[in-house]
Amino acid sequence: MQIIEDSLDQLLKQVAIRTNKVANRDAVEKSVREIIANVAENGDAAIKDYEKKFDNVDLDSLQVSQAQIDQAYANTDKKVIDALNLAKRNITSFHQMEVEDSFVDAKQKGVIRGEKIVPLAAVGVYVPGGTAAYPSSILMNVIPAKIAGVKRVVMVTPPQTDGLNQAVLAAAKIAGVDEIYTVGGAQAIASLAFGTETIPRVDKITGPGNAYVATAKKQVFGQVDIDMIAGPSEIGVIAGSEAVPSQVAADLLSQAEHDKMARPILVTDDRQLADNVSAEMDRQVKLLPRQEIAQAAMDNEGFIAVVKDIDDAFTLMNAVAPEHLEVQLPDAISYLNQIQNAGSVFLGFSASEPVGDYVAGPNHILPTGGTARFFSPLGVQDFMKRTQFVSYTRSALKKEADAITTLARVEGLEAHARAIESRFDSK
Ligand code: HSO
Ligand code: ZN
Repeated sequence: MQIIEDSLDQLLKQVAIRTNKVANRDAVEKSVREIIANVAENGDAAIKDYEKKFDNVDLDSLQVSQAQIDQAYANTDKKVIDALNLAKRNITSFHQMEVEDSFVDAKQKGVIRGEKIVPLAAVGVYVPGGTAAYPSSILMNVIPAKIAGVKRVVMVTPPQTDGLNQAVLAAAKIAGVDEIYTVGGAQAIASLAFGTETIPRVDKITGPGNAYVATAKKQVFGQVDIDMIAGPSEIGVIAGSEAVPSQVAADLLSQAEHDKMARPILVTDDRQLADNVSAEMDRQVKLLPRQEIAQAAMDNEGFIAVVKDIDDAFTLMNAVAPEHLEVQLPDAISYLNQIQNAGSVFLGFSASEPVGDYVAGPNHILPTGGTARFFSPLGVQDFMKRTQFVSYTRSALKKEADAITTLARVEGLEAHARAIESRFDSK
């Protein structure tokens, strides 16, 4: 990977240039808009046409039957089932701690105020097809929704000419998915946003997908809620001279293998470590089944920055705002307060990123592309909404009536003022 050694100012400029690239999506946006309009109007018939055209599959029924799901579960290696169940336990125990409570306040005489937290009624989870159909991502999407209390979790996934991925169906069963439909791409997002004869309209759509899926999610936002728009995976590692080059390289490659545009980034204060990690990556990448993807990520997006000290490393990494951040330094936990922008943080030499992808319990659906500046990991809160409420006695209202009518009249809203005054009209 490219090694850059420069002043902090210059490095920050480089990071800004790299993260502010705007993808040109005009062509995708236009065809997605057409697909959405067609599905909204023609429902199942439009979906079947698109699935024939894009995925080369003739669909009789869009829904995957319970028998197919049970069969897939039975077909799945017991070791895989056990690992999924271990992951489920840890994801569940972690996400249960995210649950927020409603509150009621009755401190003022005659006034009750409160906030009620309610789960969304129905949620759609998109699961990509092909090699990016990750059973682990199903657990990460569905378990928080179920903990939130979502009654209807609907999964959509593109049909495959050689049949659906069995481990994906098994994971759906373990996670508690309620219904599965074989539809992919923008047409899947449209069907969840508007509903069809077969597929129910949902309140929120989550889950990663290709450019068509991401664009469709953006276009239906407002009609339904969506989670964040997932971009290619990123890993930032901050490491000093104590880190083991082969381990740092292995961790960087773990995310590089996701996507040709994935971003493996090392920031270190030790030039020797930079050189050693780079050499290790060149050696290890050749041994990977997904060598081509990982190598492309290293060439396209990856870099190693050498800074003067660890404080500068954190300043630079906060500007990158990586999806995953590994702190491979002694006493790693002591740096937590220096981290402003990162989706999920892995502290210490043994907290290798894949522990979080699979079993630790924190979510692996995380903000990418610098959006960790303002987005958070997917969580239970994403599947809940708040409704606020008040109740007033007549005498409590009387105390505040003057303030209300004054503000109403200043805004030129006479009916507002009279609504309040009607409570005190002498009849
Ligand atoms: N690292 C990916 C999630 C994943 N890794 C799924 C393996 N399977 C997203 O950040
Ligand atoms: Zn991963």
